[in-house]
Amino acid sequence: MTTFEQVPVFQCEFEDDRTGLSKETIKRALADNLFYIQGKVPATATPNDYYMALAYTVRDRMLQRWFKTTEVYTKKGVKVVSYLSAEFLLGPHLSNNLINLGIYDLVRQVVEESGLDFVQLREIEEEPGLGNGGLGRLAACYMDSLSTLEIPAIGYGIRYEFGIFDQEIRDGWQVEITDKWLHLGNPWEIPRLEETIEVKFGGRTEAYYDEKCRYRVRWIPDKVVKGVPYDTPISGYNVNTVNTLRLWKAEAPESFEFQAFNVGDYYGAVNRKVVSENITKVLYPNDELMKGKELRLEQQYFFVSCSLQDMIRLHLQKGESLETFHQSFAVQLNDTHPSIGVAELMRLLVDEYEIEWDQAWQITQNTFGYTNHTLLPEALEKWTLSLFKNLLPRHLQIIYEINQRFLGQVRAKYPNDSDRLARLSLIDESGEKYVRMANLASVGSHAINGVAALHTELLKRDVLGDFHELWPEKFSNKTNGVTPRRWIVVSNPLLANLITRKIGVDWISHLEDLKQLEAFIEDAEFRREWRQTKQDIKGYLATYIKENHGIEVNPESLFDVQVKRLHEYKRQHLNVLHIITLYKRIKDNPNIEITPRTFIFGGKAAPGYFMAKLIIKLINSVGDVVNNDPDVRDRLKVVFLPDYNVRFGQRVYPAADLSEQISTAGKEASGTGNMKFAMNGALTIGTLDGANIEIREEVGEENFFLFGLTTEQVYELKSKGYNPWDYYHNNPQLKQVIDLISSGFFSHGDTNLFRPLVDSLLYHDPYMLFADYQSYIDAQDQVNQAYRDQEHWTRMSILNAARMGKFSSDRAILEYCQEIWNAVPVKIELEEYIQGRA
Ligand code: 73E
Repeated sequence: MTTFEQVPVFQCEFEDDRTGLSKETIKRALADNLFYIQGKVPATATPNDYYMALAYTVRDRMLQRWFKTTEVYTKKGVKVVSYLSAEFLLGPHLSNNLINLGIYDLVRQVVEESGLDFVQLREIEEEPGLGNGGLGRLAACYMDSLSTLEIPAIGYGIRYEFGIFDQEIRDGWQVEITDKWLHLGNPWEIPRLEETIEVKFGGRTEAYYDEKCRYRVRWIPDKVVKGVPYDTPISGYNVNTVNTLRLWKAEAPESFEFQAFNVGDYYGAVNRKVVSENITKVLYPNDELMKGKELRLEQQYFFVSCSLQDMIRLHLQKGESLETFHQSFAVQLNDTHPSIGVAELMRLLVDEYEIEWDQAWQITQNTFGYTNHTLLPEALEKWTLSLFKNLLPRHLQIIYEINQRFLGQVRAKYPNDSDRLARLSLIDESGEKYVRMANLASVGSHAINGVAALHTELLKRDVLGDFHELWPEKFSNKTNGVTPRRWIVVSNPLLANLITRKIGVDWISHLEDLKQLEAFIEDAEFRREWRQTKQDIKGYLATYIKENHGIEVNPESLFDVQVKRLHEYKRQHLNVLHIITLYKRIKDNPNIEITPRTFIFGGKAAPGYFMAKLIIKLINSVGDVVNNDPDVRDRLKVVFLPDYNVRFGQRVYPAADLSEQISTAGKEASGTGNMKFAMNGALTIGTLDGANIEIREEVGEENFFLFGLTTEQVYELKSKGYNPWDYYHNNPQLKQVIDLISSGFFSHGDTNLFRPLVDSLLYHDPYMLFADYQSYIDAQDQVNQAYRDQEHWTRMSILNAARMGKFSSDRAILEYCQEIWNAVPVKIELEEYIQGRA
């Protein structure tokens, strides 16, 4: 029995009737949780009450492991990976935890034997949409792999009250709805009120001499905010490790506001409370201009300060001195969003713990690693000096000091090179002055990595070229990966079962084992089963689309899918140009033989990104025409599925035949959807961009539909002077397609509606759709041909899945552990009485 020795007055034992795995115990736990936690009896219980009871039943079964994991980490003094991310896009917890605990079938059976509808309950869960897209989802996949690999780890982030907005489509346009994901409660989190931390903002600094006559600075803030941690257990697959995801919620401290009450400023105090609590209200949608988002810097500093203070507390609790902090924690910065951590750790060490600057700097550099996720200049974070000075006056001083010392080194190495100095400086002084967060992260970290081979090369050459010249040894590539637990086992049980029947279950935590499937490639029966599996899943998706969106799609048609955030560089509109090209062919010759296709789109546009929203409108408008034209005879269907999220991803990746990865070369840092599709047996049509390049290398060029300019060709064409107009004039097919849009054919005769989009293409085309158009159409024609030979297509599909081992997040995490974090697995052993896995 677990005994809480550290609480001598309260000697208690937790009996196994709360965590047992016999059917009777689980049934009993469901009933107990319904009654004692939800306070409901069957006569009054809603489906949500049953869902909550079920969720608590599952959470209870993680608690012993969770508790034990935390205890081992504290007692053993192991090195802990601390993943700092402004986003964790977790997706639904229930199924994932059931799979990881090995009790999915058992619990499902019990729920059904109790007369409840398991699938209905599963679908009730509100997914925590605490991220925008790939970057946030990557953090979630990495948390899963860290636990599965038994690496001591903690994720730190923000508990946004409202996550990424819900998307509705009205009259073809995107409408944003607040995501009230917490409205019915969140059974997966536990608030740890007693571990609340204070964070300071604003005010001024003051120099003084301490008792030893040393020059010091103190920060007198004008606001203090409380950070309350909410912990969520992150289970590993088939292991006892349950790591913690700790998300911070901002609250106003009572004591701080109390003074205001006393002087009679009641409303002023309430107002300040509201302002403080606003910090964690809402997730910022990306792709908006970075300018002037004071609240975003507040969010970043808030969660980073809470997290670093929390780590220092844990470190000191072990009885260690701060000189060894970097031996306790390897802190990874998920992009520049948490990069203020560099200045904050310096402030904590120097101002609060009185460590000498040079030593503090050593500790800081040894602590941090920085992952860059984008080369797009508009996404590189920078903050005006005035904003910085108002919000974080002490940090600005520290940044100046770091910069001065750093530029001193640069000057010594490259004398008389003021251009280089200006580029490397933490402060951009070319116009209005800014703090450059990528530079701060690069200077303050011992390791810098990109997220795919090409991306890392471009990073080294362009965006961080000067840093690479200075410190080549800091740079490495860590190609992204995704977790096969969520992205195959949870999302595609039919395929997972087929694979397991052939090669056993080890592939789930050793994805390289999928290679063994290649041995069955000549087995016609296996190919038939593979094909049938895909067909069945496509059938489910077709039913779902019919039931939820009223659109009839043919499950025998080729499912051509592009799901990702809407952005011009991702080129959803290039996909549309292909659809219109096919439509035009049919209109010109209604009896033409074409491979029936269903085009499926999903994705959100940043609320302030007009062009992305116009692309959504275009997709829907083209869909309206194509889907209702009798000449098409249902051979083409275009569906835009609203509110694309993790849950819908789980439905759509397994059902895809063709994965659209068509960004302009050099623009998509990695992509991770590309991996999820291929693992589930979709073939890719793609450019040589991001991780597509490595996927193609792995699966073989004969099993990949390549098109488009290379990054080098893109640069070359740009520097020669790219003129989209020439392509338009010289390609009659392209001209017809563009003219059809301009003519108002898809907009009820309105020739203005899509003009901004068409004009942007004709006169600028920054993402070179016109340059890649013909090559894309040719590749799509090859897809059509290939799909007609179902035997051959199936072989390619099997080979794609079989060769995706590299893209498991387990491989990526192992590389981070060995090459950046210096972290090793720690086995979590459970007392024998705790029931094993089902
Ligand atoms: O290519 C993806 C990459 O796969 C990249 O665009 C994305 O990160 C993924 C994971 O590595 C990404 N997101 C952001 N930057 N890069 C971003 C920027 C600002 C706010 C939120 C997210």
